Amino acid sequence: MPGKIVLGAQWGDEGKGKYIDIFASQADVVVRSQGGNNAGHTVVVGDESYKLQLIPSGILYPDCVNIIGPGVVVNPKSILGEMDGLNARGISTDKLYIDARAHCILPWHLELDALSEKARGGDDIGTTKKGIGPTYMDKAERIGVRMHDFVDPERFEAAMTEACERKNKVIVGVYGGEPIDIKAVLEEYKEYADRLRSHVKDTSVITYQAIKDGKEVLFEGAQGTLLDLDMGTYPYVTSSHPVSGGCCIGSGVGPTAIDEIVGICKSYTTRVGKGPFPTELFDETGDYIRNAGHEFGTVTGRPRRTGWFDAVIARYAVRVNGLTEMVINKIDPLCGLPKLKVCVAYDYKGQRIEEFPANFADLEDCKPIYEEFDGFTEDITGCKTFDELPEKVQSYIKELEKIVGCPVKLLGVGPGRDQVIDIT
Ligand code: 2SA
Ligand code: GDP
Ligand code: MG
Repeated sequence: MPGKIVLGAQWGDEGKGKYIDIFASQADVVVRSQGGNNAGHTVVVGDESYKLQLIPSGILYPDCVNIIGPGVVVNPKSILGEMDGLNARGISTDKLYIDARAHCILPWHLELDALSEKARGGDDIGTTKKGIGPTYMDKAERIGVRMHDFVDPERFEAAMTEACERKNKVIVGVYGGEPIDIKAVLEEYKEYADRLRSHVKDTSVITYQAIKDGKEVLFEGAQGTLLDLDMGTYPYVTSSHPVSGGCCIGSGVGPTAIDEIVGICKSYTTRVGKGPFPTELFDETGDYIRNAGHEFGTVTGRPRRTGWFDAVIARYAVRVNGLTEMVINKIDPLCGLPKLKVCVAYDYKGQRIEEFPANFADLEDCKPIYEEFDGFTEDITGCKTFDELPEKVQSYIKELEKIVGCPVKLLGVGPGRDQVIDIT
């Protein structure tokens, strides 16, 4: 630190939660800058397990300030549910601040997410149906309801009514759906606005001041590099910017605030939803990894697609995020596999390519070129140092580091906070 970004270097679910929690325990301020409650991670502290979706992980540390930045989309109902859940377990949410510029996810966004996915038929994106895309659409169209309007008693009713009427035209006119009853929404959401009002601030002032004062500021990534709206596998992406550049836009501070950018990878690859995935496994090995790694979504419970580690993707993540270091997480689920494969390049119509293609249609024609390594059978979940790891694991990690070309600083050998090996 002082300004440190932790982000997903693959398609999300790399196990960011564990590292964010480790770094949050040393942070003065934790900032979320993109996405919404389509994110989700489980943080285990002692015997307690917390499922967080929108609220930054610093909430578990009483002195930490937690910020939901201007680039985040906020579902008022869902964040209050999360706050209530934490409060009921004795965790204070007094130091949680939501940016006045953040856009609200409202009932029509959820409805439109579902209707638009349905209308795409078999060509759907496989969204989390949390209303993320429709909310960012309204933001880009400059018709969204921002937090400052939502909590302003003078503006609330007009802003909500105007937005709802506009969207009802789409719901009914385009999709033939049922219009949303604005009266019921106003009644329900007025209480949410009252409860959230004291949390709404210009958070970029707080973040900037913390950086200026030399405080430790952690920017907590959600989703992953390949789900970025521009740099991901478009159109099978989310509607925000999970790459490092998105942290500055979405928190309202400039790039000079950032000193370290940590990319989290798994020792294999997963993705949820649709879209190309060159190293995907459709065989028993894929099932083995899914079960050993418990690869089922924390938000939707969907089984995740699984495949080998893809170094083309990892190198791409190093480049587009400017990673200063990498974490290789979840090495333990590979235990028991006789051989470990790493995709080092793609065969694209007979030609070897090293760079990740810009067009997803080209990616569908990319066949992985693998290097093979010996597997391991020892239980590594209790290893505390690099030297304690079996030689085969050590050489696998060293090879990965060379192939990817970025220093690996931490290794994950189990879900616990203490199951992390520091190899710096
Ligand atoms: P959406 O709902 O519009 O953002 O969906 C668009 C695509 O983005 C994918 N997506 C995700 N994929 C993996 N993890 C996600 N979030 C978690 C996280 C969730 C979790 O950040 O760790 O742990 O369960 C996430 N969010 C969106 C989605 O599948 C669509 O392909
Ligand atoms: P995130 O979305 O990137 O934070 O990741 P998720 O929370 O969706 O998924 C990570 C899951 O893997 C969680 O259930 C973690 O407890 C678990 N996990 C994290 N690191 C490790 C690890 O090194 N080994 C194993 N076996 N599980 C891990
Ligand atoms: Mg996740």
